[in-house]
Amino acid sequence: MTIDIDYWSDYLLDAVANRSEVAAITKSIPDLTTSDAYDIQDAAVDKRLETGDRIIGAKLGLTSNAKQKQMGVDEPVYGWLMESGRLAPETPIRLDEFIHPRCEPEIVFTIGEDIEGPGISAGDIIDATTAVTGGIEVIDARYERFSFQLADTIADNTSAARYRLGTKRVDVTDLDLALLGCVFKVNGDITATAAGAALLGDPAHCVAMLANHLADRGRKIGAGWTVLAGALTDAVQLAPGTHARADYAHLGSVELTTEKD
Ligand code: OOG
Ligand code: MG
Repeated sequence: MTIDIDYWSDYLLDAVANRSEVAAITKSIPDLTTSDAYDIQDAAVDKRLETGDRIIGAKLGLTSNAKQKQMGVDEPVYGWLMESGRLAPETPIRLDEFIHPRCEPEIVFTIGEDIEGPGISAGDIIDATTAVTGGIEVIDARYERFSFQLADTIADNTSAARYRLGTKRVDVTDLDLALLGCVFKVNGDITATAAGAALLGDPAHCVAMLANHLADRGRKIGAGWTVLAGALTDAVQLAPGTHARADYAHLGSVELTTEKD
């Protein structure tokens, strides 16, 4: 079946622009393949580039064992990180810019050189990493009830919306990424705790999977990219006046607040 890539990429971009949820694409195309879904994702990003946005890196999603079990999948998803999604330090976010946003803690890699798969290992990623930082990602699936199949979220750029990066940049050789602890607090309550190993055993392994995935699509990780390795814990829904805070071992804290009204 031929998929109308142009139509479905506009469908999702319009949902973002109108802050209105839409039916999952798989409701219309139950057998949407992941390959078609990445084509829709790429087409939507190309349209964003035409409006002056810029790709600053990539993100992984569904890299924690918990999230994969929840979705019944055994592979991560990959999306683009756009310059327009970067949150300035400290400014509260406005909920009316989103549909039903959630936030989640992320380990963030800064990559110093091009990495071209296939065959990339976690060690190759460590060798190419210039810094590791903590982060918080705001995700906002454009689909009704935040409910979707794997191919839907791929088409939807894996729910990417915004991200805030911590200011403490640490040399990767000073870290044991699998043991890197994170305490996630919302409004002062601990909602979850995790270590880096929550991400398929090793966050660097996840970034290696990204490089190998990109190779399948004729692309590579670029020098200077920022890469989010995937949520360490379940995402938490944002409400007016939410204060979320991710405290990381070695990487400091990253905070996010929402406007009260
Ligand atoms: C898909 C992407 C989630 C992550 O870090 O797992 C994601 C979703 O659950 O909306 O960004
Ligand atoms: Mg994420």
